[in-house]
Amino acid sequence: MANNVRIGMIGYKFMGKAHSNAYRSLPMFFPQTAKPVMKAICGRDPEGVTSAAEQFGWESSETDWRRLIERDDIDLIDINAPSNAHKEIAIAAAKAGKHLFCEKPLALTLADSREMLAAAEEAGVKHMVGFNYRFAPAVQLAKKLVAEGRLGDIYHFRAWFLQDWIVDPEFPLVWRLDKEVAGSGSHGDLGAHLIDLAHFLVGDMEEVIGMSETFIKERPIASSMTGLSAKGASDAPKGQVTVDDATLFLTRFASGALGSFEATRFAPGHRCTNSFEINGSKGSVKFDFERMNELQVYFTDDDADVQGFRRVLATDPSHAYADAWWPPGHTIGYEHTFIHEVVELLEAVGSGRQPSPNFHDGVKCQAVLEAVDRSIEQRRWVRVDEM
Ligand code: SOE
Repeated sequence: MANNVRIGMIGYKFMGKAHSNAYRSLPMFFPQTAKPVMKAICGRDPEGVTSAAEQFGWESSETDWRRLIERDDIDLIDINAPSNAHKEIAIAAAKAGKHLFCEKPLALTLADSREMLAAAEEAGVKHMVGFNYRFAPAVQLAKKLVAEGRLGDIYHFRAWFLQDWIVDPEFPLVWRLDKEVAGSGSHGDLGAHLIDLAHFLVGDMEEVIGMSETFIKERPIASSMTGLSAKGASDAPKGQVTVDDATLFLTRFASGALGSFEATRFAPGHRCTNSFEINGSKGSVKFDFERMNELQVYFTDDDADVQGFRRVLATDPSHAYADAWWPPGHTIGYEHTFIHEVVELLEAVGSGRQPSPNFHDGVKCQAVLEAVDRSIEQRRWVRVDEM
């Protein structure tokens, strides 16, 4: 597979940097995969986007996404602008015949995500959604153990994504705390990853019931679209936080397994604790992203005198993606989840198949997010197929 895929990318902050790094690294470590050509990066601030283009290695820059998607030297549009921009861009890009790679959560609402999927399908383009944690080799190993039946029948999936970057009440009202721009708070930002991992590892959910809270209801208004390390000014006027700070929910999977989920930005000491545990009739696995190279495994048929969880380092050539990197034991990091993600994207687009996870997975995730919201509003169990 030697063909090139010419990329135009919208957004150049946190995710823009992660995606740019992935495109740059791919040809060096995965030379068999179709090659991403970093044609143009797009952002509204001319100075910011020009300097990002230079720093990240893009051939050119644009300040209007409409101009970007009109360009006939671009095959694929990568959307990592804030969530409220996803729908319009994705639909217009699909109509222009461009393949799509969109950050999570796919859209602000389930209805919007369905429109995006319909537009992509109608245009016959390839589409991918950015659930990058699937691509940690240890997560892929968990998937393999489940798929091969090595954990037996699955009874429990319990997952928690804990962060602490807004615990300070002076932390400003950045876009991620504005429902109009972000759709939701911890739920769509962190919970979405957990929901996708649950779909990937255990399957579809049948019904959910949730609870959520916004602990700090007003915050100093931010002067610009600042990120996770923003600093607030205590004398700045305050505005309303319109998203959840924490959302928890329970689920029953179609398979009969039970699940529990916790997403919060109010867990001091937890910077990026994205964890899950799966318990089955033949064993269990535990994953913690802060130790992302490891999977803790337990098998019931181990000899009694050595039973217990053991740590498997997912850096062996037998583990997904590992043989492209370093000798066993030489670990990898956060950025590698994005590199593996774009390997999937480029392999799929290069060979004409649909990547995974794609907009179908984005819609499925959105349906669970909204089912949980409805269950919170109506204080009842909600079936996902009601959505
Ligand atoms: C911020 O909460 C954030 O960067 C999320 O937006 C990402 O999706 C997650 O991977 C890490 O935390």
